[in-house]
Amino acid sequence: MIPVEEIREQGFTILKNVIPEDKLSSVRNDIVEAADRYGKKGANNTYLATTINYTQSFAPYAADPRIITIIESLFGSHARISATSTQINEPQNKRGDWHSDWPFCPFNGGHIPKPVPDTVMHLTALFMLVDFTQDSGGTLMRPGSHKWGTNPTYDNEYRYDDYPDQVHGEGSAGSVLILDSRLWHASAVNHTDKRRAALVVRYAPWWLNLDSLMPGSVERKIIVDEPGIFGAAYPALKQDSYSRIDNIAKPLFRHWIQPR
Ligand SMILES: O=C(O)CCC(=O)C(=O)O
Repeated sequence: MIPVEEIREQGFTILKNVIPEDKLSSVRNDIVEAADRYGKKGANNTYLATTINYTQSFAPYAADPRIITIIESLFGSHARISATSTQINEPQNKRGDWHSDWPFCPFNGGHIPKPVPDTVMHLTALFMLVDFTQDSGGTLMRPGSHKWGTNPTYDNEYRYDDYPDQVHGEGSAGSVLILDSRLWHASAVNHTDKRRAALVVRYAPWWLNLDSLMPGSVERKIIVDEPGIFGAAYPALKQDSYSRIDNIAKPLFRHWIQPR
C-alpha cells in the first residue's frame, strides 16, 4: 500500500530516511538543546511548544516531498503546519493515556463533537530523532481506531489498558511516523537509559480553524481561557524565526507569524 492508503486504512504510515543520516545528529542536537533550554521539564518528559521559534534546521524535512504528497492528497492545496513541538520521553517515563489528538480530544480545548466524522482532518507526524523501538517506547497505536468515531477522552476517561491489537510505531532515527490525529495512541514506556526524542509536527487543511491554539486570540479566550480549561497553546512564529526558515517550508508556516 502507498502511504496515503495506509493512513486511510490503518490510520498511520511510517516514512524512512526523511532526515538524512548525515544531517541527523545536528538536527537532533539543535532540537534537544532548544527543548532543554526553553522547554518544560517534567519527570516523564521534556516538552517545547513552537519549536520552530528556537531552531529552524528541521524545517526542510517538515516539507519533505513525500510528506507534501500525503498532505496534498488528503487535504488538497494550501495545507499548513498547525504545530511543531518537541517531546522527549525520559527513561522510565510513565505510560501515557489512550487518546486522539486535538481536535478530537475534549480535555484539550476546542474539540469536534462525537461521532467524529470519517474524514481525515488533521495529521500528527512524529519525527524520530532516535530509534523508535518497543523498548525505547515507540508510540503505541490501535490500527483502524481512527474510524471508530470516538476515543476514551470523549467519555472523560483516562485509559491505560493494554489491547491485543495495539502496536508500537517503530523505525530508525530519521523516520517519520504519521498518524491520522483521530487514531487512538499513547506514549509508551521508555525502558532504555537514553532519552526518546521526537519532534511532533502537525499538519492541517486550510479550512480547519486553528485559532483556539493561538495564545491571545478571541477564540482562545472564548473556548479555553474563560471556561478555565486546558488547551494546548502554540505561540506564533517570531518574524526573525520565520525569515530563517528554508524557502521550501515557508508556505507551511506563513499563516502563523506574529504581526510586525
Ligand atoms: O510520546 C509519544 O510517543 C506519543 C506522543 C503523543 O501522544 C502525542 O504527541 O499526542
